[in-house]
Amino acid sequence: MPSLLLERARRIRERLDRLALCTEEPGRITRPYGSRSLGDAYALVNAWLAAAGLRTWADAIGNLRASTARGRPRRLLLGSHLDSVRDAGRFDGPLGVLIAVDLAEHHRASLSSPWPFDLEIAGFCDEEGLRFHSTYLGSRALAGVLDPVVLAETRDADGITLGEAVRRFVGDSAPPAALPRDGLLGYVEVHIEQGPVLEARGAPLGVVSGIAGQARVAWEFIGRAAHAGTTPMALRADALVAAARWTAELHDFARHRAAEGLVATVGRLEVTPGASNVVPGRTTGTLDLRAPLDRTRHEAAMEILALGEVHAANQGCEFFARVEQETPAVRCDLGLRGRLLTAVRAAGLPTAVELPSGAGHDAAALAAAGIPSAMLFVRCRGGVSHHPDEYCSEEDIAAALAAMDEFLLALAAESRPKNGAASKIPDLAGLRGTNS
Ligand code: HGY
Ligand code: MN
Ligand code: MN
Repeated sequence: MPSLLLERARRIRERLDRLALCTEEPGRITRPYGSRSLGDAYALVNAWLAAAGLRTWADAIGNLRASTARGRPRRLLLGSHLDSVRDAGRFDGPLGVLIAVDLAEHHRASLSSPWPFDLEIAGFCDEEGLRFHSTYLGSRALAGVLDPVVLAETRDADGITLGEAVRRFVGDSAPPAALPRDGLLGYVEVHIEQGPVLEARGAPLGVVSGIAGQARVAWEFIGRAAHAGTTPMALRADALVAAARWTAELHDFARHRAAEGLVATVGRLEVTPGASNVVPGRTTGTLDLRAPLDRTRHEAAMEILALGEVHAANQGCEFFARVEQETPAVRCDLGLRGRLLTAVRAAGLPTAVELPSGAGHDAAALAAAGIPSAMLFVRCRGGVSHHPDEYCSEEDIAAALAAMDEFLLALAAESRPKNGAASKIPDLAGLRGTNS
């Protein structure tokens, strides 16, 4: 691997380590929407982007935005998210943003020459939904498809509405988040794979074929709080027993449908009143459901929620569930996928593996909104993610840089005038696959 690429990768690693210190919980990485730590992360990335000559701003939903802003007729959007889950790894999200920053720095000279397109960079503000259990807040706003009702109706654990959180984070006079579609070539996101496939196949890079759809459900079991010492077992309406049995059964339900790629997770559970000598009167929590096909997810949701009713009835409880967020399964843009595969080859790297993504990404929200989107995956050790042990090597980061250099240069080369012909903006339409 050429030393300059490794040097660039090493700098990205240093910056990842600096971003990792932007956290609400010292000693681990937790960076929710609207937090001081997200603001600190923005300040770092903003400085690197401005030093690379880009215009930077925060948009009306709170994304960090940047552009070469030369007023060119075409624009290419790069980026990923800067928020995190709780006790996160340092690569999930920031790697894609910092690779975009590096490309803007590395191609600065070309980007200020008659380069065929402006580079737009987004550091999305809320892909994980840690604070509001929403997801793709920033990317949906950039795609112009965020329903304003969400701002008033979505509340965090302290009852603060999303709209109020946005006002506190970016004020109410920031430029609109929606990115104009005219001349938009598409969106490319570099991200760690968050799975074991690339490592198993011995490939540093993968090109994503499609992104699983996902549903985020809020649920509750309502039983009856009672004295732990005096309430006979047969007379209890124990909301935790109902939730626990349901959770175990939905886990087995999904395991039996692993062949369809179904995954179901109860990631959060709260018990009320939460005293050791009181029978739990109420449990609330979350259910995360995903599958490569929407039909699989819809059918599973029906069956799993029906199971909730059964376990509630068995314990003399009531069961309620609300789908808080749903994102369809999407295909990545064929044209951009083809270009990424070609770029990996042109960089002299091992052939990229084409694979689906079980993890959700901002690219899913943009693709679902009709913006041609593609993803380049970077191998991560053991497929570990959403965990402090998340890791990808500088060698593999350098491989991603090499591929993205080739990707950008190939797009630019197509526009250079050939023997006097007028400069032609590369027509990706011909390559435009569907996002179907
Ligand atoms: O949950 C996901 O798949 C992503 O990391 N937000
Ligand atoms: Mn994540
Ligand atoms: Mn991510």
